[in-house]
Amino acid sequence: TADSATFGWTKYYELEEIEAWLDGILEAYPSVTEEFIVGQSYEGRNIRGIKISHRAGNPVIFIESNIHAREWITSASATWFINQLLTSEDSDVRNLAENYDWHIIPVFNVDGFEYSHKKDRMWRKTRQPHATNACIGVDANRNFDSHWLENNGASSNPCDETFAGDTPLSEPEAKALADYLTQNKDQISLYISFHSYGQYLLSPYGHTDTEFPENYADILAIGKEFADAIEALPYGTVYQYGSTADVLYVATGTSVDWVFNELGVNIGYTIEYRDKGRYGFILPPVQIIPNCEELMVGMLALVEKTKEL
Ligand code: ING
Ligand code: ZN
Repeated sequence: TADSATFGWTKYYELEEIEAWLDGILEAYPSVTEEFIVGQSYEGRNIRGIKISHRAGNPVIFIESNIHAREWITSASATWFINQLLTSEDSDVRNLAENYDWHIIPVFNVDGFEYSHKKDRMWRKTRQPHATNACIGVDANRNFDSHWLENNGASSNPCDETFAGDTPLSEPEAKALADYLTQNKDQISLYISFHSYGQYLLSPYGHTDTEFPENYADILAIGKEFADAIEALPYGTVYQYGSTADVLYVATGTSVDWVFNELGVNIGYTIEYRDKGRYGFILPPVQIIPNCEELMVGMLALVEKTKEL
């Protein structure tokens, strides 16, 4: 099994293994970690998160990962990042770990993730059946209550990959997260959603490419630091940054837009990890650690620049 000693980030793990690893971490670092449960999935699984806190009163950085089932690099990166926050002896990483509280959900779409391992590697959505259509699941990242189903940023067809659901927050997972975040919104200084693939740092808005947030210049300046830090590593990986609708495509009802538009959190990003399409969602395991190294330098730069502005 994958306890905290044997987890090596040289392969992708199943939900059960990730949860066992998380249990080991909670047991090994009881004074600085705490579990939180966002709620339950459609199939009744707990959606689990970990809080890492080294002192009272820190601003919170909230990370939601693997909302899309097939994006396995996201939970691999989240667990690696948790491990670094707890074990790294690098002074920059120690400062990052200790000057913020971290609330991290390694696998948000638990039902879909399990299904992507057991039945269909390319599954994206949740697993709740539709009332009248045989197609299953909703794109949880189109199900939040912000510009829901506007501007062709999602689909009303239950068989589509970007099906927004019949109503906002129709999915128990999205509802649980929205409730949890609403209760804890005052603490959250930065919200980050992990996705793959394409190598982008995306910011609001997703719902329109003709309007931009009031602090967009700051958001871009932070994005540039993130991308420059990653490109400076020996891998030379290039990330593009900018608003979701401008750089990628119009997408409505996303978690980051909801947190930004409705909850009032000032900065929210989506990270789209490696690669640019050669392997796409099936990123080879040898790329897990390089991808994670890019995440760490990117996060260090992002947080540093955010603090300056
Ligand atoms: N891409 C994201 C998607 O949900 C995205 C892009 C993320 C758009 C966040 C808006 C907000 O379609 C992938 N690959 O899932
Ligand atoms: Zn995604």
